[in-house]
Amino acid sequence: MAERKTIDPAVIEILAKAEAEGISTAFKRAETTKPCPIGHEGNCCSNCFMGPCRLTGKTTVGVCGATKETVSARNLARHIAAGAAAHGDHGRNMAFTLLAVAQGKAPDYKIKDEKKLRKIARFLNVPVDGRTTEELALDVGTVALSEFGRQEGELLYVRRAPVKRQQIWRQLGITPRGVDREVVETMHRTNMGTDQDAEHLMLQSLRVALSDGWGGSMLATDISDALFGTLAPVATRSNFGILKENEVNISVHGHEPTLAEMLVVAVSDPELLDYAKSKGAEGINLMGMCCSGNELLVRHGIPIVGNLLQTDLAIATGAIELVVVDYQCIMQGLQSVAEHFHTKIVTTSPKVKITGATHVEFEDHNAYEIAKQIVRMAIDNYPNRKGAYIPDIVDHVVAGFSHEYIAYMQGGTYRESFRPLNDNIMNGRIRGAAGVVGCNNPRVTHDDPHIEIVKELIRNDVLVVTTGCNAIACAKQGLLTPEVMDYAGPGLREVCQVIGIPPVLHMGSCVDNSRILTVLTQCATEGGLGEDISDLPVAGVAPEWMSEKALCIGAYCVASGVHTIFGVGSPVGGSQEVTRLINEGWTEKVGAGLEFEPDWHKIVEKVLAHIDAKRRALKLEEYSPTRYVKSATYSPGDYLSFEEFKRGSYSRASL
Ligand code: NFS
Repeated sequence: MAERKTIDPAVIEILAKAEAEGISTAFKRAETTKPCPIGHEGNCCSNCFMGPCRLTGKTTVGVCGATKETVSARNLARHIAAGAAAHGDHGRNMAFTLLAVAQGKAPDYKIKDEKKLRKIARFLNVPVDGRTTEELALDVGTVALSEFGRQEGELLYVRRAPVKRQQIWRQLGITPRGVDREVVETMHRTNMGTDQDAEHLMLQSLRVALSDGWGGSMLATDISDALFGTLAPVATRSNFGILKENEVNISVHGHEPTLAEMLVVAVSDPELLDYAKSKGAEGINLMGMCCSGNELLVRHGIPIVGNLLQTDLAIATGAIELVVVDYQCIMQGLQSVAEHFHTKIVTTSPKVKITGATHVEFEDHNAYEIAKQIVRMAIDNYPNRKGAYIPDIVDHVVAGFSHEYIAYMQGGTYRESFRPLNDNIMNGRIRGAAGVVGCNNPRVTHDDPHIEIVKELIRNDVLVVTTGCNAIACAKQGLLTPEVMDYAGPGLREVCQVIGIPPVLHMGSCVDNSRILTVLTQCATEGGLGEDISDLPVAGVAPEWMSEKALCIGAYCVASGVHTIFGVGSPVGGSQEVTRLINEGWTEKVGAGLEFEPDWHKIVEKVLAHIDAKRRALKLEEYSPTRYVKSATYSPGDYLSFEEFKRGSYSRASL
């Protein structure tokens, strides 16, 4: 457990309240539940019942003879496959919804972004000309679904990667076939007595990860955009202060945008607003948590209450009437916190039930009625609220940068391009770019590595793109606002001010890391920065990772050519060979490696060193931190300083 629990003042307040009231939180449990030192390093094999075998001390092989290398590689491969399965299943659900819309079986939804649908259709070889939206949606949905069950050949989206990258994958035999096939094969190969060569297992890990990045996740992102709208910047707010004392508070938690989209409509339904008033509430306040929260935030500007480690604490405010969940990252402890208050947890996915929670199963064909039923449940619960405490802490956010918008903001509708970004990387105003993403983990100080790494990178003129729980951390620290530039280096600041964007771009939920792959492809093919993603001066970072999905994202970023560094600790630390295979070994094979580095200062050093090495390999001018000090004419006095910003934003009254 980290010495300091969090850097977030709102979390400090509610954590103290929870502790005083004897409520068990993830922070508390992390103190009392030490990680198993053997499993922590990947040295425990529980894949058969001759064990579990703990490879520690003098025991260097399991009962079957499996070595540390094999056990470690198998464990990592299974984690990555589980991450791919989670994202893949999410993508599949989106394809089912699209099909239902096309068939008229989900009357409450319509295709919001036809242009995006046409774009997806082209990638999936679906004829576009002269076809109605419904015809297109039917074919896109059908082909998308068949990508999950594809048995042979290559995922169609693979062709979206730079040509050189595709060749590397083909030469290594790691081009993904079908999303499901790669997950199943990884589970098979890691079954007792099957694939026993660590290097071979690690290659399959890249393949299954690619089936997520260029398959499940990319389809999830694309279809969500077609159904619910492609992202463009929105302004909104974050943190516990968005809860409202006199309104019915409903929080959406999980990952799918489908039901959440209906809730957005339901909370403005005059009939429900009247019903809320009849119960003494002034209105209905909808907000999000984690990635469902990100989906709502980037598409509708719905405020976000917090990231993973705030999900139980938000309930501990006592101010939430109902938390509606679907799947993934929903800590089981939420239900026990809810039982201290009047809060109702409602599960909605046929895949997820939580003991003690209420289940209201979501169905596409009856979406709005179900959303209204859930809102009514929350309203009915409002009179039961007692003794709530809401910290007066709110932050401003500008979020919602799709790759489409990033191209648009660099030239408008008729001249959209990545040229300005590439030029500014080439001339050194922007030193490079980093994707800083991923979870919270109570083994480190909540939000601290996220924020320190992002601040250091932008100070060094590295443009940061973010998703998931890192994006929420940045939101709460004012790093997602164009007004706050005092952390950005002069070159980056100038570029951001000219375009009018924050130095940290929030691109959505974790499946939306696939947007980053598209941005990188566009940079690589625009010209001037090599011809493959692995040529670009970029890196990936997951400072506070905990989820198997994060490992899968890390692996597909690496397979796509992005050197990636994870914080917290290594799940393969017990095997030097696997540690070598995924870093130096993968660098030889795919031009990028995966490292685990608990010290965030060292992560920053490594990212900057990597970016500079890539700049040198491209024969770009040496980066200089002072070259653009003069041309960035807006001096620190001309924009809102971070301190001024925080002073203004730390009060609900000011918003
Ligand atoms: Ni990502 Fe979303 Fe957060 Fe980690 Fe969980 S919410 S999909 S896995 S914890 S970033």
